[in-house]
Parts: sequence; C-alpha cells; structure tokens
Amino acid sequence: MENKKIAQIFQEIGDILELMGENRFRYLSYHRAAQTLNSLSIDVRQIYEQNPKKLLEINGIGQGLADRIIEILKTGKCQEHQQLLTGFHKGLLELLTIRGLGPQKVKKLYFELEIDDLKKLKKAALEGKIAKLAGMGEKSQAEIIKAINEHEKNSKRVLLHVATFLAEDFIKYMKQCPSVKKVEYAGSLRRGNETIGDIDILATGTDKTEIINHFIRQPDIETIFSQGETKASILLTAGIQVDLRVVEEKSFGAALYYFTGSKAHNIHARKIAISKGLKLNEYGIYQGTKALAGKTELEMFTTLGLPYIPPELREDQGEIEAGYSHNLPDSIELKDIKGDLHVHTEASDGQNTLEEMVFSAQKLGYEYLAITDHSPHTGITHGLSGDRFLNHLQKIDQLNKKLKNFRILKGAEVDILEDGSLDYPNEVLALLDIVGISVHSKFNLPAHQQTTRIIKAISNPYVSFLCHPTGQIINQRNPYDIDIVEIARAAKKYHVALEINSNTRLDLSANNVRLAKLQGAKFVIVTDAHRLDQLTWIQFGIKIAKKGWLEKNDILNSLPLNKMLTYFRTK
Ligand code: DGT
Ligand code: CA
Ligand code: CA
Ligand code: ZN
Repeated sequence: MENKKIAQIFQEIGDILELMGENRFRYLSYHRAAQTLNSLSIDVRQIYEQNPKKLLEINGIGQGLADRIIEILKTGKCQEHQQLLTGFHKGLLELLTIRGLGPQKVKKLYFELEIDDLKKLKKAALEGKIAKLAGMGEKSQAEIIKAINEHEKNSKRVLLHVATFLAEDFIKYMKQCPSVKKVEYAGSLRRGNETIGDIDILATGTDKTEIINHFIRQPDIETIFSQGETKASILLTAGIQVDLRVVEEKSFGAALYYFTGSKAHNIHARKIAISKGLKLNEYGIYQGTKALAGKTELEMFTTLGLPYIPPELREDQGEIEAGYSHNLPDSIELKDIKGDLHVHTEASDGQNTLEEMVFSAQKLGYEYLAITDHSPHTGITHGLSGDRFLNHLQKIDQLNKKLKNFRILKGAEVDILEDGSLDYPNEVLALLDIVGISVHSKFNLPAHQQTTRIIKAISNPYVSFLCHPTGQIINQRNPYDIDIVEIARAAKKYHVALEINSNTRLDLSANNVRLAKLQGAKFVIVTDAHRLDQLTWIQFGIKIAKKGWLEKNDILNSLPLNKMLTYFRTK
C-alpha cells in the first residue's frame, strides 16, 4: 500500500510548514490528511484507479491534496515537498518526534545552540546546555533526556519471534509465583504484529504485592523503571521493556481485552458501548453501576452483541463491522497446516541433514515436507547443480521408499535471474515436485522492471510459489520497488502461490497479505527453516496469515498432498 508513503510525505510537509511559522490552517490540513491516510484500510491507488474524483470523498482531502496524492501516485514524488526540503535541515523533523518538543522549542534550540539533529540534542542535554536556555531549566532538560531514551528504545522495535520467546519465558517465570492464578501476555505481541514495542503482561491472583515483588526479581532485568501497588515496568537485558499489570479476577477479561488493544480497536469498541448506553473500560462493561461483563474476554464481546474477534484482527480495520455482519474470516489455525514447503538442509546452506529435517516434520504431524535447497546462482548459499543435485534428488527418492504415510517432495529454491528467467532449465525443473522462486540479486531495479522480471518468472509453468515476495528484511532492508497488486494478479492467473515466510523475514507482511487476497491470490505458509528448531516457527506465519484475514481455503499447504499438487500443476 502506498498510503503510508503518501502520509509520510504529507506529515513532513506539515512539519516543515509548522517550523517555518506558516499559517496554522495550512499545516494542520497536511497533518490531518496524513493521519487519515495512515488509518485508511483501502489503497488510495485503487480509489484513484476506479475514479480520481472519489479521492475527494476521503475525510479531509480537498482538491489541492487530491492533486498532490495523484502526483505522488504517478511520479513517486511531490514537488512542493522536494522544494521545502531543499536547504532544510532534515534532522529538525526528527527533533519534533521527541515527546515535549514542539516547533517553538525546536526553533529555540536551533537558533541558540545550533541543534539540528537528535545527536546534537542528546549531547547538549547531557552537557547541561539546555537547562541554561531562557525558559527551559533543569526540569525540561531532564524531560528531554528521558524522552530521547524512550525514542531510542522505540525506534528499535523487536521482531515478533524474539519478543515471543522472551514473553513465553517470562510467563513461565511468573507462574512459579504461588500467588499467581492467571497470567497472559497482551498488547501488540498478542495481536501478532511483525514488530513489538514493549511486552505487556497481565496477572491476577491472591496477593498483588507478592506478584509485583516476584516480577521485579526476574533474573534478566537491566533496570526497574517503576514499581507500584498494581503495576510495574522493567527493562530486560535483552533490551525490551516489560509492563506488568495486576488486576482483580473479576476484571481479568476486561483488562486482557483493553491491554490487547489496539488502541484504535478499543476506541471503536468504547464508542459502540456508549451508543448502547453502556460504559466500557479496563474493569468491565457497566450499565450504571451494575457490571455486565469483565471476567472473560468472550463476555465482553457478547455483551456488545459481537462474536469473539481473534486478537490478530483487532486493528480497527473493519473487524468490528465484520463481526456485526457475520463476515469475520474463519481464521486459519496451526492444526490446518499439512506440511512445510520451504526448508533447507546441509546440501545447501541449512544446518541439518535431510533425515533430521524429515524426522522433525513427521513429529509435527505433517503429511509432507518439501526440501528446497538453493540453486547455484548466488554462490554464497552453496547451491546445487549437476551431479551433486542429481545425487541429492536420488537420496530423497531412497528415503521416500522407507517412509509410511509421509512424502518428501523434491523441491528447490530457484533464483530468479535479472531477465526473469530461472536458474535451472525447464528439463531440471521437470524433475521436481515443488519449485519456489526467489529474487536474491539486483534488488534495486526500477519498479516496472522489477515487477516485469518477477511476473515473467511466475509465468514459468513449473513454478509453485514465489518466495519472500517483497524482499523486505525487517530493520535491515527495505522491500524492493515492486507493484504487489500486479504480482498478486499474475500469481492468481498462473496458479502460483505467494509465500508467507514465517522465518525472521515475515514476508509477505499482514497488510500485503490482505491486499494480495483481494486480488484473488493463494498463499503458502512456510518456515524457510535452516535448522530443526525453525520448523516450529510456522506459528509466526500463521499469525501473519490470521492478521491478513486469511481462511483455510486461501492456504494451499492446508490441502491434502494431491489436491495441492494439482493446483500447482494446473496452468
Ligand atoms: P507496541 O507496544 O508499541 O508494540 O504496541 P501496543 O499495542 O502493545 O501498545 P502499548 O504497549 O502502548 O499498549 C498496550 C495496549 O493498551 C494497547 O494496544 C491498547 C491499550 N492502550 C494503551 N494506551 C491506550 C489509550 O490511550 N487508549 C486506549 N483506548 N487504549 C490504550
Ligand atoms: Ca506493548
Ligand atoms: Ca506497554
Ligand atoms: Zn530459503
């Protein structure tokens, strides 16, 4: 979706206008438009392609802003934005993101101390220079240091996998406290977001003080931020904050609902409660002083007249409306997955043997497993070719003969070359049951060329699925410049699935999944495991699929083997 990109450009235009002391009305209109675009669940490009006049129906978008949206959709840039940026210190925009720093203070810091980025701000604050400015003082200086620390922490959001393992350990630790009756994690982690700001834990039990004391004695704590009667907050040595709240048992469901969020979902739910003459908060739902719900989450939904909405969907992206109209997706679950289709062995860059991977997949209850070692193009992954490849396939045939009720699929992860052809000729691909294709080079082609390249590869009749479709590596590499809508349409046309990579890539992302589903694409959820333990990481791909509103029939590896292979082979 390009909404976020356009929103960011509008936010920056608004910020610069504000810093330049421009008319309040002008910069606010940009800021409001940025907010609206960020929360809009349909792609503005789709609106524009249907009918450009419809852009004017978006809240807060007048003709001037609509023209700029069209300009960005067509050229990727906005002239006004480019002009404003010329000669402007971009670091000043970053300063505005620090809590407590508005345009007036940023201007003062710039003119009096020549502070034009975060690094200079931190240095000046730590050297005590800010306290000496007229109207600032020691207290504002301390606030600024605190806000910078917060900012530094937030800009390093932790990957879902890492936060999950830390939270699960923490929950186990909390259960060792005899006072704890129930303990669960909430927040973005429970909603299955790709990255997590902090971990929110909720507990109930007999002795609140004892629960808090147990929490702050966890052995891996770096700092205790705060500790009160019903809540505490700490920083783990792993660099992530954990917030604990201890609640009454009769309010546990209400608190779990509230602290699972998202904030946008909560606000929407509260509005509905108000419209029914009820009060909804983290303690329960009330009619006057009478509590109607609070002990369980399900009660909360039922009282609002809603079916249970899974945490992954709670982003206020239409799930509440879908709940009322009985259109919630029948979400895919872990038990629906019949096999993994993307794993590596020591034949290329994996760490375990073929036998070890197969044995583990059987233990997970799978019916099949595709071994997809690399093709040779990207030398570093020790890809297979010639006799080495044929021997590898023979080994799979031999092992298959020994197995009952389980099939190893002969597969490969084949590089897409620059011109969209594949790294193995069709005669070799014909030997395989499953062919995943990947861009592993030439990440920076222009959008049109990159999209055409990938679609050409998708059109090869031997291809089963497109691996990590956008190339994004969270916190490390941006997605390649591609048109995901076009790619999803081609995937549908050629019976090629799009991969949800459950490994640390988490590519496709939940938003892209939802977008691709709208185009009629099908998906596979796979682990790209390079080690045995990574086979269980399928749980993260399931969360992304749920968050992207997928159902069982959207996922090809929820099908029995023959049905799945028939889909791939019908071109
Ligand atoms: P994160 O930690 O940035 O990855 O995202 P969350 O969603 O875990 O956010 P967090 O930790 O600040 O707060 C946890 C939940 O608490 C959030 O999802 C919804 C609820 N919450 C927090 N602040 C507010 C608020 O001001 N209003 C409402 N309605 N709910 C809030
Ligand atoms: Ca959180
Ligand atoms: Ca929190
Ligand atoms: Zn791979």
